[in-house]
Amino acid sequence: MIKVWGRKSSSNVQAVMWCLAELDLDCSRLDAGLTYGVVDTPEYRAMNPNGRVPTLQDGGNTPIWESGAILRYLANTYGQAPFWPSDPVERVRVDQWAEWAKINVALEFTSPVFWRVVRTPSSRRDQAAIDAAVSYLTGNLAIADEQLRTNLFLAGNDFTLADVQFAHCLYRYFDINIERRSLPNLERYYSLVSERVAFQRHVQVSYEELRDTL
Ligand SMILES: N[C@@H](CCC(=O)N[C@@H](CS)C(=O)NCC(=O)O)C(=O)O
Repeated sequence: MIKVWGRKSSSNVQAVMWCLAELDLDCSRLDAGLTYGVVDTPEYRAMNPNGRVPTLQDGGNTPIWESGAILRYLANTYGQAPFWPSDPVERVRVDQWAEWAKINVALEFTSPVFWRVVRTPSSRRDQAAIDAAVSYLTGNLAIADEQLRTNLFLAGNDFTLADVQFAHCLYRYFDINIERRSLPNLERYYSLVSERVAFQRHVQVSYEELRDTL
């Protein structure tokens, strides 16, 4: 049995849960992080010294952390082409976009934009910083938009691990109260990904428990 520690409002937990569901893997998720606690206990720190979520344990294996590494573990262990090709040349075509999405979208969206817009109380909101962060993020999203002009999904015409690493941020990106530049291919892609039941179940979920928590 696969166990995942992490609250369902965590975007990194969402990516892992979405990936598990796409791979048709059963798991049990235990709430942890923020108001759910757990992450500061010695038992949790022994599994994950960062005190962050997610942590995943597959059967009796050593628990693992860092969502990007967890996604690759799941894909390596349980995935197949085209989701995660076995040929290294094919695989890196997917992996380069997964890595790109983590660094250029997930990290440039989560704390620079989402935390400032949703987690920071309005009395302390810094609109100039939000505008600058959205502008920088939009430059990166425009790269995805261009890639999606000729491809249905981020790494080509098939749904892959790169889409999990990329699109798990898009529900919040399109839902929060910010000015968005028109990126028609990205919008078409988001509609396509939104048809996936696993995405609806694990990513399109309320983030209200995070409001004004900073
Ligand atoms: N680089 C790590 C980041 C982990 C992380 O910062 N997780 C956040 C939630 S998205 C967290 O643990 N926040 C504190 C908490 O929930 O207690 C990963 O990708 O797994």
